[in-house]
Amino acid sequence: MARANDDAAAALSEYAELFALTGGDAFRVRSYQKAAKAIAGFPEDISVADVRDVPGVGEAIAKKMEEFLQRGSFRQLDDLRGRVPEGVRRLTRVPTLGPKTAIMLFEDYGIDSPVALGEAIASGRLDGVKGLGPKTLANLLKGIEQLEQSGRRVHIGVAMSLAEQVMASLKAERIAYAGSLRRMKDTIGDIDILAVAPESIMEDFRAQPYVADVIAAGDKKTSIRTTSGLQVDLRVVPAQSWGAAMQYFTGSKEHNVAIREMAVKKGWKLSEYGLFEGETVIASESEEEIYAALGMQFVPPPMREDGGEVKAALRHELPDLVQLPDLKGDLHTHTNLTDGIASLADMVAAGHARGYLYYAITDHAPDLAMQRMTLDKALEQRQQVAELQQKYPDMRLLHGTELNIAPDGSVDWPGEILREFDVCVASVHSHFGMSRDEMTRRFIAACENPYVDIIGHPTTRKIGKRPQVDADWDAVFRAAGRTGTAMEIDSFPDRSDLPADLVRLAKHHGVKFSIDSDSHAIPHLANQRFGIGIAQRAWLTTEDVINTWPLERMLAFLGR
Ligand code: DGT
Ligand code: CA
Ligand code: CA
Ligand code: ZN
Repeated sequence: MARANDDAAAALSEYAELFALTGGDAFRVRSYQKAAKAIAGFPEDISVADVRDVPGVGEAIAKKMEEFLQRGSFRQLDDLRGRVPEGVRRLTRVPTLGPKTAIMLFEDYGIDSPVALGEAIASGRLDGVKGLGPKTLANLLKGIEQLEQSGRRVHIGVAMSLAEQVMASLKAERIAYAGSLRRMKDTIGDIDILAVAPESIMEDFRAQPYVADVIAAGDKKTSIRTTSGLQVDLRVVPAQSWGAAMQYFTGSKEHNVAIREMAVKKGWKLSEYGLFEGETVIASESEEEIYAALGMQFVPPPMREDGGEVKAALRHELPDLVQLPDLKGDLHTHTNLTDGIASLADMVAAGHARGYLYYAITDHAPDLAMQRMTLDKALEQRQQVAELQQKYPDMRLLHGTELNIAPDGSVDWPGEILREFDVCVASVHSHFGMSRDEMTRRFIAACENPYVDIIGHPTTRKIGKRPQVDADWDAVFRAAGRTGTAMEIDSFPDRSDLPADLVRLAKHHGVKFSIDSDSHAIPHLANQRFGIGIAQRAWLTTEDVINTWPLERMLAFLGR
């Protein structure tokens, strides 16, 4: 459900950004950012609960948030919005472009948008400008390109919560989302919702508070743009065509083309209204009936990409896909000892409430200097974990760490310390721009470390913000397969990392996977459904996913 938390946190983040742009004190910037993160991750809705209960929210921030809850903004935010030109703010959306440079480009060169910046770089107008070497300019161009590509699509986390909000806001006999969202793609172009409902639903839809623009209004289909910029298509379909409509509008187009050909071969016709022989309906009410009539297994939506699933379904050879309830634990989570916002005890309790049989705490390691981690703190936490374990006889707590893979492939601690952890995740958190060869060697060295169990969020991408690092993934996955190092499927929706195409490649090299939430707050634990979506798009079964395995088998894989 849409909570006030997300909007309030976004406003506070914007305030932090504007505050930094106008030369505000770095310490306060960080405290705003931390509070915004805490609000977004707070389990209760702050329009109901007291925002002062959120960790890191003091009186001054609480006042701002209360004003925001009343009128959708606060005075200090309005002030800063007025002071920082829109052009400068547009520029800072370019990855790698900091606020100081943005202000310089705007004031000295009149550049007021990513497009204008791209043109200025291409025309050579910025050559020789102090602080903007050829490498920096090349990186900026890359950033602009990435911004344009990601411009219209959003990650699945944003789309899913909006779809759920829309469905909850409308009264219908039946309502569901289709399209790329149902196929669990990691980015979504627009949301497609189908409903069995009276035509008056269209009027209700257009009147919803999340509607910014009505793009097209009809009896059967209405398209709107929401205040967040994302488009939603609502279609009303006849109850008896529900299955055919879901099949058609779930797509993908390529999958549908392949299915329709099969129908044609039998002398039938398949449309969004049903499967027909002449005027006679063969199947239409459910997708299951349609696939069955075509002599196929039901194809789970994440597989519907014309990637071999049609042939496999005809032979009744579809794999038994891994499902959310198969997950027996989470092997990558944080607490407020580093950059999480919930305590160890609260995170573990929330993991237990999900029914897990094992749960790993993997706070950051010392080389990520910002987190101020030390060996002493890690050992003290290990003691706390051991004590907490007594409270949970039916869930095994694992004390782990998330290591940093240095440019040379080494990690934070030597073997004699690493081997005392129950599980070691190792991730790249810096030096993203290394060459393909160097990056490949870096990952292979990490896989070859006998204590590294899992490579965390391997490509390090952030959808819309940071591209994948460049590596020879065939070579990396070969090393992972050989050394028995699992690759992570990081379920955080803006990461979605590994992406499904690389998961498929890795599986081909015999790699096993760990589907992890990388939680920094309690609500993040539920992101596992997105990781499952990636795994399903890559055709994974429980054999491929180590954290679906019973405890003993999983521990044997970790080799502890
Ligand atoms: P997106 O929105 O870019 O993330 O991707 P989709 O797959 O949701 O694409 P969208 O919204 O254009 O259409 C939703 C589904 O409806 C699509 O997957 C298949 C079906 N569909 C839409 N238009 C056509 C069409 O012209 N031909 C066929 N065969 N199918 C279509
Ligand atoms: Ca769509
Ligand atoms: Ca659409
Ligand atoms: Zn990480």
